[in-house]
Amino acid sequence: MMNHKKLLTAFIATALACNHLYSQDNNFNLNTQRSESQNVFKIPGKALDHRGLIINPTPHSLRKQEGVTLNISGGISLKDKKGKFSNDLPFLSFNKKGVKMSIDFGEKTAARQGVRNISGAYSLTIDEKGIRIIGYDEKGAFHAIQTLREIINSPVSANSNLPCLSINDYPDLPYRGVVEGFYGTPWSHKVRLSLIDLYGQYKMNYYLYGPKDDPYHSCPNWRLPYPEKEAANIKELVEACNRNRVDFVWAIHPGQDIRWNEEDYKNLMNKFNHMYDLGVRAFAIFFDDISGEGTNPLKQTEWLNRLNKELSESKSDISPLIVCPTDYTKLWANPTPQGSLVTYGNTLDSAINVFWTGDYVCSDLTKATMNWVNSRIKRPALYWWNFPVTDYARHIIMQGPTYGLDTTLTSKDVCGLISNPMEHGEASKLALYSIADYSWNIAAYNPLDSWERGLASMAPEVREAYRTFAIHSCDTEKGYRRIESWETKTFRINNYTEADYKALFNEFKKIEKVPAEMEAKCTNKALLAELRPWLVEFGKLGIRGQNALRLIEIYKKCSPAEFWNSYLDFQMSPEEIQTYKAHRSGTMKLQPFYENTMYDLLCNFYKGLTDMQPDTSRQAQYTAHSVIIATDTLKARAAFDHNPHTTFANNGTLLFTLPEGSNQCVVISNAKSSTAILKQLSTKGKVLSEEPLNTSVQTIRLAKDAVKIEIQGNIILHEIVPLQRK
Ligand code: LOG
Repeated sequence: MMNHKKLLTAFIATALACNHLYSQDNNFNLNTQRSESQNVFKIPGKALDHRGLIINPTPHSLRKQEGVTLNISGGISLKDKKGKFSNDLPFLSFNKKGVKMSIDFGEKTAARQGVRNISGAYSLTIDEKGIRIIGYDEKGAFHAIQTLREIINSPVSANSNLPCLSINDYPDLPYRGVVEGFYGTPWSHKVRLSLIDLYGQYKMNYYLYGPKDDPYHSCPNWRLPYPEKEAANIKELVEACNRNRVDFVWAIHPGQDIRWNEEDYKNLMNKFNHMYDLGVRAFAIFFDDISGEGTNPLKQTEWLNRLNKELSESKSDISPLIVCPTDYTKLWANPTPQGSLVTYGNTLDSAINVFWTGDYVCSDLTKATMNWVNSRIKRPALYWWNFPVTDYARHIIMQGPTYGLDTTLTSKDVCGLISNPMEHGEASKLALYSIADYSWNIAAYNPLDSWERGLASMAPEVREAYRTFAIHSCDTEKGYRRIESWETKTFRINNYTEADYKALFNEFKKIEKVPAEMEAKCTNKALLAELRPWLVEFGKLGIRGQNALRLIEIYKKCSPAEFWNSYLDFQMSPEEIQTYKAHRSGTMKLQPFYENTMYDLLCNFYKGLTDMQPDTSRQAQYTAHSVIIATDTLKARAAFDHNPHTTFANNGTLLFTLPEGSNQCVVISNAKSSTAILKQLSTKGKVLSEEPLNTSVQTIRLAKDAVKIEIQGNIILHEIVPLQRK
């Protein structure tokens, strides 16, 4: 299903005259493919002491009456004036004689209380008289209930003693939420339901349904109604959204094979009507990642306007359409007045919101990028943030802080922030916690603090272990770069202190323990299931790191043969390399530390044996055990290539010609665990000496007339290093 996208990005990369499309190993070179900025900045913000009161998203105004509390252990006597919230308070116990609590909403009541004239705004007061909630609208009152839940769950409210306070709060951005818009396995129904609850809890109000690999959203079946089971599920999602005061937006992705004729117009309308019958009241059309006819901006806007008009005329309860244009990023948007964005600006109904992903496909939300697009589309764009999506780097699970969002923006710059998460829905919640935080209260957004709070709320019972995993599982390597392992100091072997060594050893030890700790204590089994393959690899990385550190000591203290044996033990096996490739953590610092240490020690080891060094250009392509199993010539080449990572198995007789002038050679092998005989031969084939190979690093003194050596037996050879006559 990635084909169109790959074609498109490849085309663009070529058009931009990028010099190379593919890396040598035939993987996509995401760096040149996608052009994301490779700068990794420091994470803004710092962890704060919240004195036991944790509310996410951060409220705009909170005044606490120090030292005064309201005890609700006797239950709550509720006055739900509009009768809308009886199902929204499962965290309270009720008692007619209990503490008084009132919930109301409406423009006039809200205005009297100083609540802002904004959908979603509210005030919440807790004092000796009880609890009072006033929303600007129903959504506002619902948000206030979420704030109350956060207060009750905060440590400060231990023993049901709530702090007395008053909060006046409102969202900065009208649209806050999620687009299920990634390539890959769409979320399961269960995960979707659980995420919708999370949106409700953290005051997000938008969920756009548009998984690229749902065939009824995109090609080939966008024209067809959903089969019964899928239709029933969509209905349930709409109901879950309604319960959480979230707008469910169903998106269609018809552009790849759309024909601009009446038949397809009807097909679109019929599909929308089918979705309307399932309860959907808001629609989006995505024209991203397509080629051909469908990209025509004049046709796109003409149809959007017509659909928008006809839908709102035939149905009174429908929201304006939302569109993702084909030019959704500055990377390939035509900037000129002839470009599609200017066409949108000139022709598209002003009620229709337009998505924008920024300067790149995955990029920071900045004032500059918003000015650029807004001046063309003549409205504040809706930001489609490709974070924490990993469909372009599926070996990564992004658990780092949420940053790269300008904290001076207002709804005049950007009308909403919609995150495109990972196909791992549970593991995306950490980022969504912070995305909700930012889009509610932009100026107060503190990325590092939000991340720390997020970790504690996602998995309080294993906060430390989850944090250890998360801090080393942030970066994408080549896509949207994210800082990682910022609390860990790694080093090269010629430049470290004992304290550095110890601290790093302890960190790797801690890492080794993370998987077992998570397995034993994490109560969110769905999260655990998503993280598991990465946790397993993470644990192995912990062991690998400790071994690399041990090897530094072994090199200093032990014989070459002992060093070499440990080196081989600590190398990654081909299987380990494969499994790590699929589920990588620690890519920014930890794995490079391991690889550099192994490499540096190897260089020193070689230097100690000979005056030669391994070919340094190989370092970047570090792969252990590339096994050479070809002709004798290749084997011989491998034996003399100064790269002990290449190995070959000898099950018989091998003959090598020695370079002229050699008087010694060092054989590096696994001879300790297998048997072989090494013979020295003269030009005429006369055996000049015969000796067993029985240590893994063996120096052989060559007879004066020796020109060849022959090895007989079962042995894995890494290298034969000839030494020159002095
Ligand atoms: C797709 C999106 C995908 C994302 C990240 C948009 C508007 N469309 O390059 O489906 O998840 O990149 O790979 C995209 O971003 N296109």
